[in-house]
Amino acid sequence: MTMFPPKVSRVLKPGNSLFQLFRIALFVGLLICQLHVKSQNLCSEEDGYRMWLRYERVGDQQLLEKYRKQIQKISLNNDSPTMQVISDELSHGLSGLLGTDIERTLEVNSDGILILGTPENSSSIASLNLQGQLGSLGDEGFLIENKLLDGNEAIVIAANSDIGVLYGTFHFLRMLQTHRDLDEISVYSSPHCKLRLANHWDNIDRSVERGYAGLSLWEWSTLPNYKHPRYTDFARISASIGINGVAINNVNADTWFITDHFQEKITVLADIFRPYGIKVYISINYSSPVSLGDLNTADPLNSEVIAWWKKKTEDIYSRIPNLGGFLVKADSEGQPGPKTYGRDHAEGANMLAELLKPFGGVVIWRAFVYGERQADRVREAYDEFVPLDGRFMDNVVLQIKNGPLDFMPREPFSPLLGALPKTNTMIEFQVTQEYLGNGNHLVYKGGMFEETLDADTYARGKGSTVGKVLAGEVFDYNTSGMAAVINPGTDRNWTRHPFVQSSWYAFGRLAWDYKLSSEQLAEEWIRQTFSNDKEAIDIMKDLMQVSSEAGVNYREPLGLTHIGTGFHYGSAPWSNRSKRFHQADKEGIGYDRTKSGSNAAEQYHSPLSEVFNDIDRTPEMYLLWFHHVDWNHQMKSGRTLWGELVHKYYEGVESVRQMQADWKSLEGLIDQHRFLHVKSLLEIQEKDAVRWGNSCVLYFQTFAGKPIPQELEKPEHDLDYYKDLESEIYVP
Ligand code: BDP
Repeated sequence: MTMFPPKVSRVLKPGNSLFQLFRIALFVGLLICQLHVKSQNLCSEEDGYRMWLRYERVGDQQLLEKYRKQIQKISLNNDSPTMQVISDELSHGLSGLLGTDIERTLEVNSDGILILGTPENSSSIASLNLQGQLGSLGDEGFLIENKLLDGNEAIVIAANSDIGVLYGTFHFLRMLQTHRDLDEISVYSSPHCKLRLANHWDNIDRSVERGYAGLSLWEWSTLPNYKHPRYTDFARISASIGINGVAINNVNADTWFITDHFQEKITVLADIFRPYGIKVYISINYSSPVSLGDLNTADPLNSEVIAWWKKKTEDIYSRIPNLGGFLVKADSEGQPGPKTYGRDHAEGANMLAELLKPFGGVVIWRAFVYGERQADRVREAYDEFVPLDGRFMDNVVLQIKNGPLDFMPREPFSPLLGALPKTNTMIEFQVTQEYLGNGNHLVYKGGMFEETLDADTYARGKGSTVGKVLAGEVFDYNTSGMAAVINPGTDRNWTRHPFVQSSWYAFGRLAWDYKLSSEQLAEEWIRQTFSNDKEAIDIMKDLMQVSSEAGVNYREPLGLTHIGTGFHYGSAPWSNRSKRFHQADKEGIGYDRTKSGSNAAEQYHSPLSEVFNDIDRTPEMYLLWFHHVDWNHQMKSGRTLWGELVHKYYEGVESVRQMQADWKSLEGLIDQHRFLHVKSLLEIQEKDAVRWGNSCVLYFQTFAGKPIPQELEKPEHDLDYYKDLESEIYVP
């Protein structure tokens, strides 16, 4: 029997040169095929790179046909860099979603035209006389509506500025990606917060502080020459959820970032981001005049220091005319600041603000300050900044972490949010999972952000929620906002754990509109990132919603904090720092922040201060944050505190096991690549949850002196075993 048809086998006789040639060609061909398949696997479509901008073909045939009728032509004037970006994104998005290239037109003479623009750059939009509707939408808002133009049905995306049109475009693409109906669209949307920032804790050597997804995105050694395509994709991803500022370097700032050498590099990033409405902010080191400028002081009131910063500021703005401003961590965790020179934070910030003002720049001054002065670190930011209220210039914004301590898995909101009627304020969230399992655990933080934003500060009576404070609806701020430490990196999927993307997504959308629900955002994200299949959505959404409580429970339930190791990954309740915060002893556990203790509860407005002072009225999720509680204290469940605490740790583990089971049921409903990836990561999460929980239960048991409730399985090992594990090498 021959391998080839008769004619071919006559010519290709084994041994002859043609046969050899054929064999070589076949081998090379197979190799190429193999390599192709391999590279396809490596750069698989579903490697997470595209984030929520996947623009997959609409699978529902009926809906696809309908969309194709509704969007037959596009009318826009791409005469500015931003309009060009819009045009590119639409081509890319619509060809993916609808599977056809959409014709461009400037005439509206048939149905099915998508018209985009401002009254200035689009005669069609000008003819609609939308001034009334656009009036309240500001510089960044947009509207999307069905309109009749000369009897033709059209969908209009209009705004007062090109950037507004860009946000409208991304919203429209989101509608298509999430399979929304386009029949009666009436979207009027504008951001609640002026500043919506991604803070990167990136260092000059491309390491990322508390970053778990590879190296820094900014490839300093090839900038300014090489413009890595990731920079543009980063801008697209950010703008698509409304982020309008990027602080490019670590708050523990290296002075080098403001040298001429680095400015050239940063300028390239700023140029790439500009058409996307994104401004660059630079974290500065307060002692730069000394370390870079040969001065022997960085005193903000010293004229030479002021002259040095003035020159520096002018230099930077000559290169980056739209620089957002400076982000400053001063007098905190060893960072230099005005206090070194006997000046306070207002004097320190105002010196820079004065210099940035002519350029429209702002100083974002961090409120994350603490030293050894006070016994209770949780009090410090409030005690430091409340007396300064009213002293900051109007282009200074105080950036306050969501909780008064750090980015613990759960904290009550910082009482500073609601205590500064005369100081522009923004919040700082953390997307990167510093205390929640780094890049290994699945913890959707949308619910946590929502919990903080919905918390009532009572600053101007009931209903003065944190969200409203940040939107400038409680106090009359001229600038306010939200920032998140996101810390994406060079990992192909940007965030290592694919679900860290979901917290990034939720943050951006909430910064735009704090009223959105975390549940809705989870669904939006799933639809765009994984699937529009109802079953898959339901499973994934449930799993995401329980994930944050699970993360809190196996790590720091009932208001415990700082139980972690020095790396902030595992649990180490026996460490000195942990002991300082949990204060476990024979009588009980928890930090007394009532009148009998540090009285941090007094920093909240009434009635919260009274509620937090009262052990019976304090919500149990904050119980050990505010009270040192007897091990026998009766909890709402009917258990003692000890019983409840142990149950919480076990609940955390059980939730992770449930998440594992739910995830397994997704097999076949989502792509195999990410299915297997997350499945493996959940195995790590389960193992960690058991270990972290057991470490705490066994350690706290040495104080409580009580047995682990009968119904719960006993830890596999003893306390010493878990203590020994702490010395394992930590691999981020
Ligand atoms: C802590 C981090 C530390 C940061 C600090 C900050 O562990 O790496 O430098 O916050 O926010 O949570 O400045």
